[in-house]
Amino acid sequence: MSPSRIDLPYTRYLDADGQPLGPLPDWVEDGARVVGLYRAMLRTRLLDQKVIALQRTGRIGTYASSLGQEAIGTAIGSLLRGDDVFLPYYRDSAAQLLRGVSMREMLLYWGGDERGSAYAGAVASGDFPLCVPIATQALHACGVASAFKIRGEPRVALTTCGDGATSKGDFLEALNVAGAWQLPVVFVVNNNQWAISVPRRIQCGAPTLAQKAIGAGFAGEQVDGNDVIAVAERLRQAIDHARQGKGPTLLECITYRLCDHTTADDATRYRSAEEVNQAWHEEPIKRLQNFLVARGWWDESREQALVAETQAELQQAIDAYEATPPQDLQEVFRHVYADWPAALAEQREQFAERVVRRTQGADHE
Ligand SMILES: Cc1ncc(C[n+]2csc(CCOP(=O)(O)OP(=O)(O)O)c2C)c(N)n1
Ligand SMILES: [Mg+2]
Repeated sequence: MSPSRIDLPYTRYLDADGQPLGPLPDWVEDGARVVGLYRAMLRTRLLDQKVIALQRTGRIGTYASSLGQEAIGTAIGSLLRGDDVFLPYYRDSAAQLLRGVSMREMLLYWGGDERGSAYAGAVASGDFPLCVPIATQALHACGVASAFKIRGEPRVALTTCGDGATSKGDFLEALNVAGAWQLPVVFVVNNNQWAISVPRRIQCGAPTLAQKAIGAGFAGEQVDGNDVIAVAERLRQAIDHARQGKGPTLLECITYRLCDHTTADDATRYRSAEEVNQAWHEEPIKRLQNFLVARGWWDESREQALVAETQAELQQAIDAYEATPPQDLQEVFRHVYADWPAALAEQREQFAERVVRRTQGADHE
């Protein structure tokens, strides 16, 4: 069989305008549940807009937006159980909000404060902090899933990454061990078509990223990552499968990064406005809004109420973030090593001395 001919499932329930393409999963009849998904996506987008504004006005550090990818994280956050473990990457605000990471914690994190990763919420505190080193979390997830398997616990580890991350050794090694040991882990790939300035088509020769799972001995499939119903339905099955001891799944969610890579990037330098404009027609929030309005489950007044309520919540989180006294600079080293390698320990001591001199105003370098 030619690799390009591996025939993998692709699931989509709503078209770009929110029209059902055929029968929908039964759970979609529960209007409150679907409205809950919509609310979570819109809250994420409002948070996102606010954090970018904070960055542009110098009140927060570099930020990775999830604009256009809200459906994926929302589906994840709505389906994982409290005792499952989520191992996120850096575009997972939607899932993290639903796991109970507070907006203030997120702001602290992007403001460069370690305490933003010390989640206070009962569920979130069992999750991992988000990973910026690409694909490393895929191996961590296999470690967590191994523990569940060894202890015989019906718990699932779910990890996310981007399309570019699937080219990394860490990712491929994680798939291998997940398949070899039949671990209760789900890999969710946010294929947003770009790895910073590198387009999907030159990242990897395989026609789909999902088929990487086939080489590791388990199922991979594609879904429309901008159709929250499709992501939730396929993810529900993947999570159940893992929980029942039937092994891992790779879900490739096809989406588009509507934003710059981060606030430190300018995507107009490497992709066309035409491509981005086209992608806006497929974005997840408007699509679900159209569906909900057609069903009579949503309207303009509910939309306005949700926006007002979220803006107030955001303002409170910003006030709390800005009122938080800065951390001691040496905190940056605190959770790095239990036993420090000698060369790094020396650097840490030098840094500590400089901090003390600087505080005393004696450092004029
Ligand atoms: C190990 C490692 N190498 C390189 C980087 C720099 N880097 C940050 S994001 C990124 C691209 C990731 O692209 P993708 O996996 O598609 O995720 P996306 O940002 O598009 O969601 C790179 C190379 C890094 N963070 N970690
Ligand atoms: Mg990408």
